Amino acid sequence: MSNKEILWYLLKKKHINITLVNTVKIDNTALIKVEELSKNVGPQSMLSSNFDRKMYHYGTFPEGFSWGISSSAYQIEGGWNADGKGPSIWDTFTQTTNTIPDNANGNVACDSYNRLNEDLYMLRALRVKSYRFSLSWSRIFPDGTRKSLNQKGVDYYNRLIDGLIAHNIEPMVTLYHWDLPEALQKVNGWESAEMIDIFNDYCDFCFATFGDRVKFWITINQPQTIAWSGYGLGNMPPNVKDPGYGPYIVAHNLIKAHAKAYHTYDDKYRQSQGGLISIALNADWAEPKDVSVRREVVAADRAMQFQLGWFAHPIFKNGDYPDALKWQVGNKSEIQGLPQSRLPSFTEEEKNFIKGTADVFCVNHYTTKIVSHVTARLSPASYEYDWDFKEEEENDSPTTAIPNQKVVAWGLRRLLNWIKEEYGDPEIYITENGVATEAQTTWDDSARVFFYKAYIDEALKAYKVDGVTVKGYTATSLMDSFEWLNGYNVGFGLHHVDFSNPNRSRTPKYSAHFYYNIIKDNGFPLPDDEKQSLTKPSTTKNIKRLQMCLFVSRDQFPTRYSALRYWSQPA
Ligand code: GBH
Repeated sequence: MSNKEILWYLLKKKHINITLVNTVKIDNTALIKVEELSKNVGPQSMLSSNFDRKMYHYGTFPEGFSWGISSSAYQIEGGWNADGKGPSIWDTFTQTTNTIPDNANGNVACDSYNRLNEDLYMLRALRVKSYRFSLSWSRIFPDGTRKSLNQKGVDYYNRLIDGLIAHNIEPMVTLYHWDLPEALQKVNGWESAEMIDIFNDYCDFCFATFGDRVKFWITINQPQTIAWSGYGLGNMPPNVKDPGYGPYIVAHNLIKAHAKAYHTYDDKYRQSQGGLISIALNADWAEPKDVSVRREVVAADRAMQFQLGWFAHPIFKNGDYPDALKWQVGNKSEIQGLPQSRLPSFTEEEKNFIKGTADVFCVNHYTTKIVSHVTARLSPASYEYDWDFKEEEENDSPTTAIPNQKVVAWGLRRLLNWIKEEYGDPEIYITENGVATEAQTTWDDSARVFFYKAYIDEALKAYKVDGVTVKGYTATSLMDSFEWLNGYNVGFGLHHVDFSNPNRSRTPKYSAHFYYNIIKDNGFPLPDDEKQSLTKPSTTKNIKRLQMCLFVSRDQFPTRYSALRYWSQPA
């Protein structure tokens, strides 16, 4: 069959999970079940010619689609010790390390703690339906616990939430986006199971305090990053370098902490408040280096399981880790002569407690990696050697200001399909998606316009052509901000922030105007001149080469919005 014929077959069958499995022999030692294999050799991989995946699809998202934009507390707020805020591990780290470019820190950042109105103005001008931001735990509880309550911190978030509601913007609140109260590091942070109850009490307070207005809660942002960068590699705070054990112990505690907070919401607040609660998981797409070689396909599936499945499998499937992790870490541990697996296990009771603890699927996505099998070293013990795969960059894609994050838009469509197949067609919210440009880029960020055009179109294809239940999309980020280990060297913002100006003046970039238009149109409706030439619109006719329609005219920008350029300039 040609790719075209396969496409038609799939469309007719409404994206059934047809597979190449019959042609693949599984030997006894293979760790992967036949069904698992089928997912990665799914329809999109069969359509992987360069031509097909660069097709452009016209169409719109469902009514009520949640168009949003994101930030996080440490990245934008500043006010690091204002009005009684306690320090977080990111304050401590950035003030003592010299590994971040220019020794940058979030002491002032975008000064959002003092510039709430400017932030609200940008959000209103963009006409987003939702704003994803995070709460600084140590602004609310300076020592991490309720007894240290800082009312001024609570007041700040009340003003923000009220400001959003007043303009019909739904607050999407992340309870924990990496900035652990420093005081809790003294009890060993997430290495300690004590954190489960401590986190739960913090969440409980937030549900009680803000839940009358907040209807979308995200417990933890990117637990995989916390576990691996924070406690494995140790390049992020709390800088624990324990690659063989740390990530697994920490992930175990994070999963239980998430589950406990979910149940607290479910038991105490859901009925009266009627919101939903989930967790934001990061997932790159892992494309097999060669789809006709079984072990590369298996390796790519393993890559998905080690990053995403590590958390999603327990929460969305059966309360337990994916087989790929249990086998890999178990076998490696055994060969390493350890008495038990470095991957902890859940009791039956814990599995039941964890299973099903998310109302929707929230995924943060940035890039795609090409994955192939390797047999990794046994020593030292490490999460990254447990994988037995290696990652390469995709050759045929534009680079970005962060060297290993290429623009591979078609990976998003495959990821969304994979999530649909793997986790039983959940409602999916893309809770982060964005691209870095050099920090000095002010308004002319064509690379970002290209990125959003291409990625959002892939989300559209997943929704329209493949039937994936995509409910929302969140662009990252509202404005240039402190980008963690990259400091202020790169910007993800749809607004430029002048960090040399004490007013931290914000200027919309080209991408802000572009995103405004996507939101206004609810996607990419077929242009009028195209409509005429179509008697019966069909899927194939809606598909165009991507390059054909990249640019929107700057003339289309609403004047009111452009006025924002002059907002908060120095007096
Ligand atoms: C996002 O993570 C963050 O959630 C968001 O706050 C931030 O604005 C955005 O990145 C852009 O910086 O070098 O091996 O330690 C995106 C996923 C996971 C990508 C951690 C970089 C570092 C891996 N990130 N990863 S390592």
